Order: sequence, then C-alpha cells, then structure tokens
Amino acid sequence: MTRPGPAIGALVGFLLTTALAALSFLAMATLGAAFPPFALFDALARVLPGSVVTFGIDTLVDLVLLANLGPVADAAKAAEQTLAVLVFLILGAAAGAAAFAYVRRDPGGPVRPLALGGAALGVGALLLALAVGGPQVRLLPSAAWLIASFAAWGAMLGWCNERLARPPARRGAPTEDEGGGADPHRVQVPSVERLDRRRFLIRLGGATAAVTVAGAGVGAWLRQTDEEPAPAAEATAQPWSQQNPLPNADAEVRPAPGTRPELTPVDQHYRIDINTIAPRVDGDDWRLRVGGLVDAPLELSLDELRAYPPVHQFVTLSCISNRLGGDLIDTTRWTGVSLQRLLPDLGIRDEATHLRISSVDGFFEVLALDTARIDPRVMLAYAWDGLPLSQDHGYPLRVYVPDLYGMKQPKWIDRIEAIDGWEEGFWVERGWDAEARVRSTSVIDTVATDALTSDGSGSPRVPIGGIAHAGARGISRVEVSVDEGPWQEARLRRPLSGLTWVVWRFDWAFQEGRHTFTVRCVDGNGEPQIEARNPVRPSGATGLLREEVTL
Ligand SMILES: Nc1nc2c(c(=O)[nH]1)N[C@H]1C(S)=C(S)[C@@H](COP(=O)(O)O)O[C@H]1N2
Ligand SMILES: [Mo]
Repeated sequence: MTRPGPAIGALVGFLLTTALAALSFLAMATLGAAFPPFALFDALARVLPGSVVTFGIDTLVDLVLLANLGPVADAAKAAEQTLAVLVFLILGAAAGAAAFAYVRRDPGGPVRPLALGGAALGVGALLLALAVGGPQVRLLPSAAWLIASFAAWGAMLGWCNERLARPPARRGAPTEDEGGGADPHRVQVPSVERLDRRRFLIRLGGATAAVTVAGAGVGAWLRQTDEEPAPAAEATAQPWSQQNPLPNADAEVRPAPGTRPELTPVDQHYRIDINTIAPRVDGDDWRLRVGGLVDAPLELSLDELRAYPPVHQFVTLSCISNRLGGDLIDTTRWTGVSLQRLLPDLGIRDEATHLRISSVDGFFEVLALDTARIDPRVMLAYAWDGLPLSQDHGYPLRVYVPDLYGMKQPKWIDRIEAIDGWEEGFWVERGWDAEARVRSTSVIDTVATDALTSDGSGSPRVPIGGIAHAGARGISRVEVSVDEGPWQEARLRRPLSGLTWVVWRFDWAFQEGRHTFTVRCVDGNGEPQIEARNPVRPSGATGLLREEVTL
C-alpha cells in the first residue's frame, strides 16, 4: 500500500484548514468561541520583537496607503485579519504535510494518531487564546469548540490519507493467473490509482469550498445582525453632539470649506490596538480591580465609578504611528472620573510612586502618581460623545492622560496596581519612546478653490485651512508659506478645549498657476514645530507638510 506523501498532505491540510477556519468563524458568531487564526496572530504580535511587529505594521500601512484603501486604521485592521487567516491556512498546509509524512511510516491506521494530534493542537490554540484574550475569552464554548474541531480536522486528515492510500477497487477477486499468487497490489495500474486520487482531491476541494462559503457566509451574516450589543438602556440614546451645540459654535473664525469635522463622529474615530478583533467585555460582570501597594485591595463597578462627579473634556487623540498629515488622529468628547478625585478613595500607600494600568488584552502602561495628583484632567473615561465607550474604543473603561500619544492610554482596563517605581509600558518595552509626548503637527486639509471669497477690495481669496495639534500645550500660532515665500500668519479658530486640535484658516489672494503651500505651527509654550523630518518610530513623526496645487 502506498500512502500519499507530504505534497498531497499539504494540499489536503490546506483544504481542510479553510473549512476549519470558516466553521470556526461561524462558531465565534454563534457560540462566542475564540477564533484560532486571530488568537494565533495576536499571540505572535505579542511575542515577536517590537522591531519585527513595527516593521509588519509599517509595511501594512505602506500597502494601505499605496493601494489607497481608505482610512488607514480600518484598512490596516482588515489587512491584519486577512493576513491572520492566511498565516493560519499556511500553517494548516504545513501541518498536513507533516502529518502525511509522519503516518507514512506508521503501520497502524492514520485516523487515530492524527485525531489525537489535532486535539493537542486544539488545546494549544485554546491556551494561546487564553494567553491573549485573558478574562474575556468564553472558556467553555472555546474549549469545547477548539478541541472538538481540531480533533475532527485531524481525523479528517487521517481519513483522507487512508482514502488516498487505498488501491482502486478491483472487479472480482484476483484469479491465480492474474496475480500469479504474488502481492495483489502489483496488479494495480499506477495511472488508475492516480486518476482515483485526482478525483478524490477534486471532490474534497469542492466539499471544503462549499463548507467554507457556507460557514463564512452565515457567520458574517450573523455577526452583522448582532453588531455591538450596546448596553440596552443606551441603545436608543443619541450622541451628546447631536443634542448640543459645540462650545465654540459661535467662534468668529469659520473653518475653510473642506476642513475635516472639528468633532469626529465616534464611529469614524480611528481605532488602533493589538487585537485582530476588539475584546468584548461584559460591563455588568466587569470590575476595576485595584491592588498592589494599597491598604486593602478593592473592586469598583462601573456604577460606582459613574457615581463620582463626571468630568467632560474635548480631547484630540493621536497615535504615535500617525504619519505626517495622516488620519490616525481624531477628536471627541470624553466623560469619566478624574483620577485625582478617585485617588484618595483607593487607599494607596505612601511608598507607591506609580500606577500600573492593565487591560483585558494584556496591554498596559505605567503612570506616575504625581501626574495624576497634580493634573485633574487625567481621567478614567467611560463615555465618548455622551454614549458608553464602544467595544472598539475600550468599553467599559479607558484612561486618558493629557499631552501623550495613544500608546499611553490603555482601553478596556480592568486592573490598577500601585507600584514603587517606573516600569516600561507595552510599546515602550517594544522600542517606542518612554515618554511619548505628542509632537506638534500642522496639516493642510483644503485649498478651497471652489469657495473663493472676496474681501471687497477686488482680488478673490482662496480659503486654505486645516488643523494644528500640540497635545495639551495648545497652539499659539500657525503660519503658511506660499511658493517658499515669507511665512504669513493664519487665523486660529477658538478650539473645543485646550486639549484638542485647533482649526486654522488662511485666505490667500488668488493667483493662477501651480503653487506650493507649506504650513507650520508654534505650540502654546512658544515652541515651534520641529521642521526636520523624522519617522514615526520611536518618538512620533516630525517635519513640515507641503501641498502642491494647480489653480
Ligand atoms: N488595551 C489596549 N489599549 C490601547 C491599545 C491596545 O492595543 N490595547 N492601543 C493604544 C494605542 S497605540 C492607541 S493609538 C489608542 C487608540 O485608541 P482608539 O482606538 O480609541 O482611537 O489606544 C491605546 N490603548
Ligand atoms: Mo497608537
């Protein structure tokens, strides 16, 4: 009997793994089981060196920008998910090859050992999911699904191996003359066996394709119908901004037509985190656990946190990976409890100097207690634009620390530990700036040639505008240079708060032809924006943006 080799094993492994991935997707949508491709990918993102992960993300973003795939954060997440499934399929093919090579030398049947091997891989996948997803992994459905489905995958692999090894059925029993009494397999015509194999593989391909399409289709449909199970009471609530005028609604300087919205709709806020899909936390069971150097460990529920006087702040959040003029920066209204107000109730001991704040996804950052004691704007936020944080943006609780990039602001937090020294946070351990103070940046959003204005003196003016941002330092000045000429001051719109970007506007006397516009800003402390070009890693991008326009 000739058993198929590793090449056929790779093909069978690949086909069976596509079906496994699709059915696992369905199991995630119906049972809430962990999805192994994402668990594996997210585990890789946590254990690989920071430089490798950063290179991977950078390459993804390059591709997204090159292919012009829309908002960077959304496209990069989709690319990440696709990549995760591809990696899973490739590993499935490799496992198939290894399995076929292994049972080739095994005199017993292949089904049992491969089913057992599959089950072992299922246990491995479960451990990865738990390591990555922590408390929010639904243990029972995940364990049941992963072990059973991987075992079935292994058994199928074994069955296919058996089926591919079986000689073609012969008509009637061999006669003495036919076989000459020798090994009956000698009578096989190799090409017949090959034909039979090919027929089987084609049928297997068809069957796995059907399962894949059906599983993925139903799974996607189910996930769409049960999007974001928002806490019931708020399901019908309106965003704050739809019921209230912005605090600067009457500001004298109007944004130039084409300037981005000053307040970002929450569903359009960029999302960046280390998860292929956002953790889903049950707000009713959730508790913020406070421990470490405290008089007594304690747990706070969401209602207990909401009982403190709420603080509302308009905040611009930026990712340290935001490239010059990039879209990983947005503004909304944050609501929560000031950490300064909360601290006295936590019983923090005198020897504590820092808080280690960790999240359900294994992300964490370290905050100096002094910062929280001095600055009432440091907050634990539970709402954005008047609604509970969405799943993507950290439900039920996240941290805000003024003037720092997003990498210092954990979402989905569930634990605060008082410690007696500074430690590196998640991205700091991976080679990013320890302080991560937001660098000043200014961006041209629009040269509004279709909205010429006139100042009465004759020559029409082109409204040019955009945003400038310098963390919590504010913006004191924005200047525009046309065709490398002298710097001219733009007008600043009164910002939503001292923590947000500032909308600027420059009405330029129209001249036909090709022109370049360059913008720069000065922060609220009088520090000019750094003009030298620096990449995002390790401390955030710097440099001036130049727009070329033909009028
Ligand atoms: N738990 C957790 N919090 C996190 C992250 C993460 O990966 N996990 N990423 C951080 C980074 S790098 C950024 S830029 C911000 C983005 O917040 P947003 O997705 O709400 O815009 O979340 C921060 N908080
Ligand atoms: Mo970030």
